[in-house]
Amino acid sequence: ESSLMKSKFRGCLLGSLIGDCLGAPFEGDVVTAGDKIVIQRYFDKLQDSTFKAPFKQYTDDTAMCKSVAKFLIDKPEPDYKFLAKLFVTEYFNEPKRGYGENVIEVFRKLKNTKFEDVYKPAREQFFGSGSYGNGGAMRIAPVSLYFYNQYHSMVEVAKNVTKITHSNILGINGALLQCLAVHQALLSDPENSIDPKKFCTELSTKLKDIEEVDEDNLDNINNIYHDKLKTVQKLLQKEPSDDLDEEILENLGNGIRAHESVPTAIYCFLRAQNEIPGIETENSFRRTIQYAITLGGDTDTIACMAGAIAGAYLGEDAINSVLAKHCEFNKEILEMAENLFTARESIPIK
Ligand code: F2R
Ligand code: MG
Ligand code: MG
Ligand code: MG
Repeated sequence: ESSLMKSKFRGCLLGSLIGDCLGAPFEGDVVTAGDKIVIQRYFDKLQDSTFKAPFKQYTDDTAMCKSVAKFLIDKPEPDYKFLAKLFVTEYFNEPKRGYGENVIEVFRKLKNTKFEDVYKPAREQFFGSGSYGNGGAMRIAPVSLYFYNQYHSMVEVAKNVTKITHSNILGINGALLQCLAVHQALLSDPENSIDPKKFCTELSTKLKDIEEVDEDNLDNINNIYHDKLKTVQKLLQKEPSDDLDEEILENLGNGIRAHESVPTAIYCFLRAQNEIPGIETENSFRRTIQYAITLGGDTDTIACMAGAIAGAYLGEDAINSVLAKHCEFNKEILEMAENLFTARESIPIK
């Protein structure tokens, strides 16, 4: 049991890294039918052991995920000031990792105020409404892993980790939904197939219990994720086609906003449990990220989130090691997964 769990930890963080690295060259693209063939060849090439190429570079998604993992590994009690410092140090060391346009203002303010109130700069974003970017969700996977058998701590820590940069209700609830999806995949037996309807309804039920709620509920904001999870189920019942891809983009989205990418990542994971026309592979991990990238838009982040879910479900053995070796930081991320697994043995029991 524990060796399977360790493999799932490794698979989850490696899956997240691969999605980010392989998705990054396509970020912002509008993908056409012809591009799907290009993406198929891109993956075929990367899986060919004779193919030599420079590393595919990771972006902000992985840069921030590294900090979250380190915060959990190094501190037995959550220290959010420590995490804020890690985010800021990482950013100023390597600012050109493709960070969100506005989140860098948070980093500057945190630094200039000497981390006095680690949540204040995020609350001030977008004239006080906070960010609903997917930056909270893209880096949450280590929290799902570390607290996999301490549900309440997982939820509390996921909220606080997110609020350092994202205080908008949609940004927070999006991170919570991704956290729950990784957690649910982690606890699912890879020998058994996933029931997509059950996967979605369980997510919705759990989210309802822990989400932040807006008193005014303007634009039905409190229902957005629940409605999207219903849409995911509805779309999964349809036969895959180019028309269906259009419907996915219209109804789920492929954007930088949390509510236009987290449900989409969950959809990609669930859709890839079965064959998809135009995606030639037997491997459902590869199918998940390849499919996510063919949807275009925020490809690094949607593939990163879908890859974390798929890797948590399947474990490391399901991930093609030739594909993984093309990603910068592939050895180090596995070490982090290992350290995360070991560190959790010393969590104080609450
Ligand atoms: N930033 C990118 N990709 C675009 C450019 C890449 C690079 N610069 C290049 O040239 O190649 N990718 C990365 O950003 C996403 C995560 O963003 P995060 O951390 O959530 O940042 P931010 O700045 O807080 O939010 C992102 C954008 O969302 C819109 N937005 C958010 N909240 C809003 C609000 N309350 N009102 C209005 N707009 C809001 C803004 O446009 C923000 O800039 C990932 O895709 C990562 O890969
Ligand atoms: Mg990125
Ligand atoms: Mg932000
Ligand atoms: Mg992105």
